[in-house]
Amino acid sequence: MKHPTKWITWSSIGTFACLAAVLVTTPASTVAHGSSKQANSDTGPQKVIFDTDFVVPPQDDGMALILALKSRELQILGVTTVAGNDTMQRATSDALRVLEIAERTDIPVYRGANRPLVHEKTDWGTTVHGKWWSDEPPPTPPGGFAKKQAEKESAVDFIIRTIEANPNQVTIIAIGPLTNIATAIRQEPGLAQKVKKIAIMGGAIGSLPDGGGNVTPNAEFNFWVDPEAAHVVLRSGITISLTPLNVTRKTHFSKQYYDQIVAADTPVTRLIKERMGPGFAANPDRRGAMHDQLTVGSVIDPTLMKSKDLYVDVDINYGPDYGVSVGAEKPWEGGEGATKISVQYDVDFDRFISMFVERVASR
Ligand SMILES: [Ca+2]
Repeated sequence: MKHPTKWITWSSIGTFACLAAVLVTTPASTVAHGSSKQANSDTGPQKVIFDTDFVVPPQDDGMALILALKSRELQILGVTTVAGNDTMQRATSDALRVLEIAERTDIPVYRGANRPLVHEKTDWGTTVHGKWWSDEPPPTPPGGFAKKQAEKESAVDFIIRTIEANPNQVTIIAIGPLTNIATAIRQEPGLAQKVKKIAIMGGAIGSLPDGGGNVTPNAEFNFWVDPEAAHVVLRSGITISLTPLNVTRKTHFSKQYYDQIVAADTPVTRLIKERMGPGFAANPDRRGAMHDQLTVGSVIDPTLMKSKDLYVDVDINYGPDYGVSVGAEKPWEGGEGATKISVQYDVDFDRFISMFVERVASR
C-alpha cells in the first residue's frame, strides 16, 4: 500500500479525526504549567532512549528526532525502532540515514519489533495509514542508505541493558507503538522499577476535549497498532507522561515555520527542504499536527505543558473499541488495573514552536 500522499505520513494521520467530531467536554481541574516532577536539573543532560516508528521528515518521528538531536538537555543513548507508521526495517534504515545526515552516527540504532504483540493484519488495516503489518523491503532513503548499519544487539536487549546499567536515570521517549517497551518490561524482572520515566505519544482521552481517535472513531494510531503493548506499559507502574491527541491537536506546522527553518541552510534543513518543499509549493496553506515533536518538547521543557493525573487504560478486547484509551479521575469497573499517569491536555504552543524552529534551524 502506498500512503495516499507523502503529506499524510508526516503527522501520523488526522483525517479520521477531522471526520469524527467526538468532542466530549468534561470540565478539567486545571493544573498549572510546570507541575511536572521532571524539571531539568543542573546535573547534566537527561539520558534518553528514543523508541520510534521512524520515517524521514516530514513524518513526525523524523522531525522529533531532529529536535532531540539539537537539544543539549537530552543525551540520546540509542535509537530503537519498531513497526508502526511503516515497517521496522524502514524505521531502521531511515533513522540511520537521518543520523548520518545530522552527523550524529555516534548514536547507535537497534532493530526492534517487526510486528505488534497480538494485533494481526486485516483487510481493513491495510487500507488505513501504516505499514506495521508488512515485510516489504525498505525504500532507499534520501541520498541512499547510510553507511553505518544497525547494531547486532536487539532493541529489547539494549533497553534492558541500558536501564540496568543506569537505574532510575533513563527516560524513554516512546513515539511509536509500545511493542519494544512492553516486551522489555515482560522480559526482565524488576525492570519497571528502574525506569525513571516514559514519555509516550499515544492515546486519545474521550473524557477530555478533542479526544476522538485518528485511526478508528476513538482509537489513536500508536495505541491501536499495539493495544496489548500499551496495556502492559500503562499498567507497569512506571512514571508516565502521556501526550495524547487531545494536546497534539493544539499544534500545527505550517509554511511560516518551514520558511524560517530552511532559511538556515544546513544538512538537516536541506533534507527538510527536499522533503517538504514540493508540498508547500503545491499548497502553501497546508498544516500538520506535531504529535511526536510535542512529546520530545515536553521532555525538554515540561513547563510547556498543562497536565493532570488520570487513571488511563487501553481496551484490548477485539471489537469496535480495540485500542481505545480511557482516562478517568477515579478507577472504574473493568479498568481496575489502571494506574494514574500524567496526561497532557494543553500546551503553550507559541513557546513550543519558537523552541522547535530555533533548534531545528541551528547548526
Ligand atoms: Ca511515531
